Amino acid sequence: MSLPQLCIFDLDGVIVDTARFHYRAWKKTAGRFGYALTPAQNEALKGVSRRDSLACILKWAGITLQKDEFDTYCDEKNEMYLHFIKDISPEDALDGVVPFIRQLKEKGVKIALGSASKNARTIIEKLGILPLFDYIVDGTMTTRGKPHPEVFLLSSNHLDTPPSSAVVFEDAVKGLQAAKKAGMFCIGIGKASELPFADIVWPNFGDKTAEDLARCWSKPLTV
Ligand code: B16
Ligand code: MG
Repeated sequence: MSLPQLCIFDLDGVIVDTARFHYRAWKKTAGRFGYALTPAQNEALKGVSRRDSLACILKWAGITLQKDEFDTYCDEKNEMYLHFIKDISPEDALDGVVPFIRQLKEKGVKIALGSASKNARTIIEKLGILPLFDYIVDGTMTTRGKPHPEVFLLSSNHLDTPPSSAVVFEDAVKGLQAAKKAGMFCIGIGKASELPFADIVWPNFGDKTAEDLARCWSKPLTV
């Protein structure tokens, strides 16, 4: 069986469904300056850093803020988000993803996290899966957000693995673009019609196995 040397997992939308909490917090934040954020707009914010997300919302709303106000809105949004995620527990991991990661790890594949979230490590700890990761890259470590490839290249560099031997699992268009720019094979998690740039798309992890990955990884396809 030919498996990649490294698998990099996005967090929000791949390991756990925290997008709904980001949405609730951004919706409340935008409401404070009289703007109604839509679910479609939230979709476009997936994988986008906190500050870039607020910059997008302000652009949509046609509002300019002073730097201190901008920082305050970011901090308030994060406080709400932290409140919403406070009860996350191992049962909140998305269906099939943890058994899938365990299988890969048992077969010697290195496991990394590639998330834009500054709260990623906290969430991984709450899910009880920190020991599964050989390296964690989160929003505190990157200078350029997705679609820049930095978030994924940091892992392949740190774990001394060429990008061509790495596979990225991503649910966001910007994350898939980042993976392709990094020169990595990428598997979109979600609906194929919404995930351009993915080499292949899985609707979810369900009962996916290391063998399933070996099959599609050795036979790259563009969807
Ligand atoms: P934070 P991912 C991303 O996580 C989310 O998709 C995005 O909605 C969020 O704005 C970003 O993290 C930053 O999160 O405010 O917690 O630092 O999908 O890259 O795991
Ligand atoms: Mg995501």
